Amino acid sequence: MAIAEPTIESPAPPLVTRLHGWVTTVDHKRIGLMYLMMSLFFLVLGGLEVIWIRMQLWSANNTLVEADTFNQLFTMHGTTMIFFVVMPMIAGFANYLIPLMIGARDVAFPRLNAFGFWMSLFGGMILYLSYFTGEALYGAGSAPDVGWFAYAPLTSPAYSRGSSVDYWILATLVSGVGTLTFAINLIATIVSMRAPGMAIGKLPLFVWMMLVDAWLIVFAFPPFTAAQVMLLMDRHLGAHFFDTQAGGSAILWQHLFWFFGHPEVYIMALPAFGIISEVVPVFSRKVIFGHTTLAMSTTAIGFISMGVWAHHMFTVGLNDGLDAFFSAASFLIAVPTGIKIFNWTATLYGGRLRLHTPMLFALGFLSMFLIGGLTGVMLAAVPVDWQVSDSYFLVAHFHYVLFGGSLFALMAGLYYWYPKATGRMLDETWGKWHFWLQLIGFNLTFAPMHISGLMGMPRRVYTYQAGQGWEIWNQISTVGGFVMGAGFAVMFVNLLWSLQRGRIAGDDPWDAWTLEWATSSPPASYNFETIPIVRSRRPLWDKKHPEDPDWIHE
Ligand code: HEM
Ligand SMILES: [Cu+2]
Repeated sequence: MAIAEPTIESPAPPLVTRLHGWVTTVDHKRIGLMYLMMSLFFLVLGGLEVIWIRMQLWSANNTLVEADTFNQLFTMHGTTMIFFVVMPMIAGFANYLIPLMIGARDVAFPRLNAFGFWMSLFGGMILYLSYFTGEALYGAGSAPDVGWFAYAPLTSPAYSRGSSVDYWILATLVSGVGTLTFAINLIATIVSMRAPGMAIGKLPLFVWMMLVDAWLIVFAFPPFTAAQVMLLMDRHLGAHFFDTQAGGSAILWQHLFWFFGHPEVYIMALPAFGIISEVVPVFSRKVIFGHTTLAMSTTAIGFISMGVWAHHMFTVGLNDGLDAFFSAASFLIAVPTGIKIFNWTATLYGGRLRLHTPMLFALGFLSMFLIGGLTGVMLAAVPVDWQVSDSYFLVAHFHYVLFGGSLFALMAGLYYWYPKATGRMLDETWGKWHFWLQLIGFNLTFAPMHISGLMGMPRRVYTYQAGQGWEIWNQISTVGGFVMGAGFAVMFVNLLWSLQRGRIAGDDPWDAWTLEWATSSPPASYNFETIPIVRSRRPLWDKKHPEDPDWIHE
């Protein structure tokens, strides 16, 4: 006699138990999702800060916020966006996807992985604690106000009394340790845990680019960490590393910072390139054009990007030889980047394009990043940089790279992989609203900054005199900021609404070719029942088309 299966599902465990499960998890997927939630949370904070900035700059001689507050706002905005929005979003995607894409059951060091996440989150919390402690307790907000690159001697005790700069140092230091453990873990995972048959040349491009990315983190973050410790010693232990009055060097800080800071730009860009390299072929219904060239140009970018840092220091007055070297190296890096743009365009060419939201964001990335890249080449020319350094032209340039580039690609990734993680599709109509609001708002905000910058408006000024022709461009920027804000609001509604109501996705809603789509959505905690065997770069294509598998042609 058969024993009846229990038909009633066991009730969901209480909230505390479920929260406990998340807090103590070492599952790469949950850690990935926590990184993503953290990123979205800080996106709201970084966005709110910039609304105040844009409202203050709406008109000449405006007095909405004071100069001190303004300094805190742009410092917190820049630091938040880079360290606590883009970086955790990258770590989130990498954590969630890479074990799935290489056919592994988890990362190499799951506990280290959890450690890295909590360090990143604590870093963000330390940054924002600055608002609630020290001087802030009796009224004056004491958030750091030294800019995201915190130049010496601004950070010395003489110019930054109180503890706000220490919060900035500790926030980036602690989250930096988290990022470093993340990178080491990722390298170990990709090197040692690939499914049988997945030779290094068969890695999905997102995985390959994240591998290069992780190496960049390993080389770029420790000097930054060291510089932060030196700064702490200057501030608290009477050291004089950056104190020119006592034989130290302010320029030393700039070198240490940008030796990290420039590779950091590529650390934020390579994952975006990786996402685009996955999305563009799937939505063009074609094999990616030039897989090997794309991989090799990434490696080239990795190497060259370690040798261009002083292009952030052309106005310091190093010397002509150094300026020429760093200018040439910066021009050089445009070559492998251009190769990539060529390859993606060649993949689109002749493809059967499907213009779903992930693809729209990918196309947005291609065009916006191209603009940012071109102004970057302009800035690499020393005389041009002398003219527009520290002006709004520069603010326009790096937002086209970081926002139009990285963030647009990350949005493409969000729409592409959300079905895998939740089992439900994001709504397409809202997705398109989000895309168009963001694209239009983005260009309204940042394109005019090229003009105000060329007209002489410096960055980081809290107000300006009337009658210089800057008003109209600032007003367009401010309107654009709100349009973009509306776009993000639509995104948040979509993310939440679709969680309950979205169309059921199934395992493989986009008819894609990489291994993450071979398992259920969301995947079981062990990812794969049996570890897949790989013979080509598109293992899922081989499975779906046994009559014409890729490995015959590769
Ligand atoms: C939500 C849309 C955004 C708007 C409207 C915006 C606007 C601005 C403005 C007006 C400034 C200049 C402040 C000043 O110099 O006086 C600024 C600075 C900055 N932004 Fe954004 N931004 C946005 C998103 C982002 C994103 C996504 C990133 C990075 C991924 C980013 C990174 C930075 C950085 C690094 C600075 C420099 C801060 C400093 O000077 O220390 N921003 N932003
Ligand atoms: Cu740079």
